[in-house]
Amino acid sequence: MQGNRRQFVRSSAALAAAAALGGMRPALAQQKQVWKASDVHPLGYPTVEAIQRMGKKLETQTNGRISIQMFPSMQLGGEKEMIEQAQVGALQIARISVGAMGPVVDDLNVFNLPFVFKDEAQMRRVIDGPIGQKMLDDISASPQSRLIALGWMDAGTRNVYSNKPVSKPGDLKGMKIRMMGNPIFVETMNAMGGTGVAMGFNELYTALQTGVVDGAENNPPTLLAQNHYTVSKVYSLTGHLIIPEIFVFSRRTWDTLSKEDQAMVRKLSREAQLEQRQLWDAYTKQAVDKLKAAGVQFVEVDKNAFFQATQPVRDKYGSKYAALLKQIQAT
Ligand code: GTR
Repeated sequence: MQGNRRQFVRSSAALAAAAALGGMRPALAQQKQVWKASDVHPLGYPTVEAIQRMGKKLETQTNGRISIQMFPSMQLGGEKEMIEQAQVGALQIARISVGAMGPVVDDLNVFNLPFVFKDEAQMRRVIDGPIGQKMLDDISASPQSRLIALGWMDAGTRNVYSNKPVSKPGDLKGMKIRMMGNPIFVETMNAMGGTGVAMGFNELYTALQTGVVDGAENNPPTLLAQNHYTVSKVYSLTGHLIIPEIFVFSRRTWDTLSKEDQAMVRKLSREAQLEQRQLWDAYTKQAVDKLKAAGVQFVEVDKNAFFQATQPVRDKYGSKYAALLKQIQAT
């Protein structure tokens, strides 16, 4: 027994050493792998669709050796849970908002500032260019993130929805508005005149329905896909946040992949980033039409008043990113 065990330990050690040297790579690389991916949105939503398309390409390019199984619609919980699962390797790909990543990697919070981008076109230039690339690299290099950042996705512009028009900051007085769980967002809503309430996305529909909150804020595709428009009928175009989304890979799994597989995933991720954008534009157009057809009232607002009102938030949180902010403004 003892001898067998010793022998087993010895051969395991040898195997581990061989694996560390890369000797195991070809054998391991042949193993069939099904990566789990997760998203809070349902099937058909641009972010979900883009990752599924990436999965199909992976499957073709590896002759079925690697595939992606998608868990949409918050099946694996909210974004905080998804990040945690990816960190421990229980999930390989998590598609989350930068809003949820700010608490993990601080620099990302620059994208979470109100009115930080002039418009969506500028946001796209920033994420496609050197600033975007550096942020992805920083997330991947950060030991505490335990994630590899693969790429960006679009999430349009966030506007307030509730059951009454909000055309100027005073209109939000006394209204509880759900915000993503990050102090910047809560303070943004408070500065806009309302009362920001931090809440998980998975609790929001019920909270809107039961009046726990009076409203929320998000892009048109979310308002439609999450059925929030059935309980919040007025969409006020405050445009206070333009937050990109990100898709990340579990570092724990990443470190077991061959260099070739890593390179293939990176290449397909860039393609997914660009493909999602086409899907996003088409879906947003459709969402606006469908929301209007369903009786949602779109309200033009005094955007400048909201911009002015949120200046204290940019001053408070933006000062430490002064150099980055300058670069963004110049992009
Ligand atoms: C959506 C985004 C989700 C989630 C959600 C939220 O726009 O796609 O990832 O962040 O907003 O408000 O929590």
